[in-house]
Amino acid sequence: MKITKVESKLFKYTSYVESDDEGHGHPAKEPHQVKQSLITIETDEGHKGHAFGANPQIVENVIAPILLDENPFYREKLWEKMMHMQRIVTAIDERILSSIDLALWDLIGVIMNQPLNNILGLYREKVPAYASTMCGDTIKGGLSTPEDYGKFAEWCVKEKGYRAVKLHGWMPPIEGAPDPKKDIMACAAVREAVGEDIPLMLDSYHYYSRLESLWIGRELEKLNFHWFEEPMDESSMSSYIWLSEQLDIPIIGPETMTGKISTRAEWIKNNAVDILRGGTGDLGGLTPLMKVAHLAESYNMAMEVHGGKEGNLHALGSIRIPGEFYERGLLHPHVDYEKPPEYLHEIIDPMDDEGFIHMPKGVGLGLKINHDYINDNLISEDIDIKNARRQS
Ligand code: LLH
Ligand code: MG
Repeated sequence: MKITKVESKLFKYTSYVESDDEGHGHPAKEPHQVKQSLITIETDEGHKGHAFGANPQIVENVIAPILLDENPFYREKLWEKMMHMQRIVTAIDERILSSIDLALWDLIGVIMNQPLNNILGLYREKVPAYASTMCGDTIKGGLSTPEDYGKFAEWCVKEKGYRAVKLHGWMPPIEGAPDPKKDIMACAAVREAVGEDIPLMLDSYHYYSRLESLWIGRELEKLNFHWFEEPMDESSMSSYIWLSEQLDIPIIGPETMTGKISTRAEWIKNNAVDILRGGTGDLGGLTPLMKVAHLAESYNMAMEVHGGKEGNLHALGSIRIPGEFYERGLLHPHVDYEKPPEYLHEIIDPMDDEGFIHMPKGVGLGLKINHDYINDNLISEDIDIKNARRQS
């Protein structure tokens, strides 16, 4: 069997979320059109694998020459080839690598007529979700005050059934951000609103100093928080070693630091964090995510997957060492997370009444793609609309 076609089609759809000048997502002032791309990898026997998110130029010029005529079951070797290409073609970032890797995994699932969680090897059928909020804003009735966070967290837990909540604090360019005291006021309001038994986490501004992070960490300990995430620039592993040594609250990372598996290995070896982190989009796909999960397992270390969506969800079905939660979001009082984008018939991660996400049972990634919508909304690369906000 060999790969005979690799293509990416650009299309537009309606988005209700927009990024601020530093890339953090917030509700859009108005629904607007954004670009997305559908990758298709096809074999000489007519199987097709799909994933979203790599633009046609890169797929046609860089990825297709690597994959064409290859046996799709050599996914591991193909991932290595694409990963090595990153050294020269810097346009292949981790998210693009991840999209192609996911399309290859989807293809394997289609060929084998099995959902990926069965192929990876199940450890569990469902995983509890935490409500992961958007970053703070200045929107009335949104996430503009500690009380807003308290109200929204209460709704997430009491009305929606989430078993845990993670706050993203206020970050520049939002006026007044960053502010450690305001972050802690929001954390205190959320603790007050949901009670003592709900696990709470803080993913704060990512460029606090060591002393600011230490102060925040000590306040989170008083509020019985479950973990403290990415408070400092992850380029400095020494800063994380310094912080972890002084705090009891588990520190989690690295999330966005480059270097894939090797970086995670170094952070474990140097006791820089208590819980390891990484997701498909940070590491370059499901292939490296499983390696990182097994690395954590071999050190008896918890590993929390960054971000939701299809690749991360399938991985969570087969990670033995928790992997306690699925990150569901990013959520906001003004955005309907349950509504699928026009290019999908269903979201991949519906949550049950008890706050669990179940393993998708469709073949491959289990995406329910609306191909008719996509084909009716194709666009050319030069059209002047923004790219879809990157997925977590
Ligand atoms: O800074 C942000 O916008 C968020 O932290 C975002 O990157 C989110 O994906 C995250 O870190 N989740 O854990
Ligand atoms: Mg994070």
